[in-house]
Amino acid sequence: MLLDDIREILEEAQKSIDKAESMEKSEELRVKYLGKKGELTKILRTMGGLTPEERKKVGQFANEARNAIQNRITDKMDEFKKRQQELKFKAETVDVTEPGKVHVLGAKHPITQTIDEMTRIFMNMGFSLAEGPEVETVFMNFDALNAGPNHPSRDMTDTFYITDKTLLRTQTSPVQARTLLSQDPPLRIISPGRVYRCDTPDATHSPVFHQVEGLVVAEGITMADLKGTLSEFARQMFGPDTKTKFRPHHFPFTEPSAEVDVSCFKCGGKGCKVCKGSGWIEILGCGMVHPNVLRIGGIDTEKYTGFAFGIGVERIAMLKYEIDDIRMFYENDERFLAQFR
Ligand code: 2NL
Repeated sequence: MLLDDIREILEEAQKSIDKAESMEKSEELRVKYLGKKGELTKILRTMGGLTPEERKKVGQFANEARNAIQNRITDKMDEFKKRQQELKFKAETVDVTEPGKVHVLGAKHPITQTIDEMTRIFMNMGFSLAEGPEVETVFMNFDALNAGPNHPSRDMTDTFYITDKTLLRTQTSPVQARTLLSQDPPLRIISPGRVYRCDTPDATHSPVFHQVEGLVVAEGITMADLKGTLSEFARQMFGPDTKTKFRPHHFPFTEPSAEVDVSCFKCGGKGCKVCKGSGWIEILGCGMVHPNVLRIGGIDTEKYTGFAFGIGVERIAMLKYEIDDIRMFYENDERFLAQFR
């Protein structure tokens, strides 16, 4: 009987649809039962020998079966879609209670911090900032600073020459020599910057390091101005009780010249590791600007005098932060740099 065949197909279809475990499988079953070459279609093709009445009955039942199968499949498909949607939502869920990502803040390099601090102190005293090229002329770096043709600092083994007329500056003084040539007194400038010397790196030497130099030229400037300015700098840099000691020294660009020691900011002068037991720490070189330097700069030496000084930044930073190897500054070791936040 056709009706029984249809019923059988319907039951079989429902069972396999219920068991289907994917969209693909459900689609496969739809084709199998309802498609053009499907099982239900095949049966309906055999209705030729039936009476109109029987045909109506079989047709009606076949349609009901077709609808029932289609609905089952649609329900199943909806179920799959819903489950997929749920999985997608679950995967996309943002847990707003989760702690945020920690952004580690960087910090200024200790050398930059030290330069900034020194620059701030001098600018508060009325100094202006002067900057110049790191590739300099031999003239500005040596001749203009009274380092004559045979001065030992010119030696090939101490200086990075680029040509016989150009070099990497060995101090920031050439910046000041340029200022002397381009501006009229009164002058009060500092020139912080990077300088180069042909040294083999070790715990206290680096071929690249930093200096803050200063220059004051005006009418009536004396050694008292030099001592007052640098003592005040020392007090602001190392603490209000800091004492200073000016020891005679020699530089080609100043006369007289001196080196300045400060009482140890760690032990107050009793003697410790930082001051190597002496109670004093050397921090800079200075002097009254040599008349030859003023003359080359086009300054009237009858009318004007001046003082100048040079401070090694790495040395100050090493003392301040108790760093015993200059190379730490240039290795960019995160563990070292993170200590200066
Ligand atoms: C040191 C010594 C010094 C100067 C630098 C200077 C510049 C001009 C004229 C005269 Cl344009 N002098 N600079 C003077 C004395 C000492 O540096 O030991 N630096 C680390």
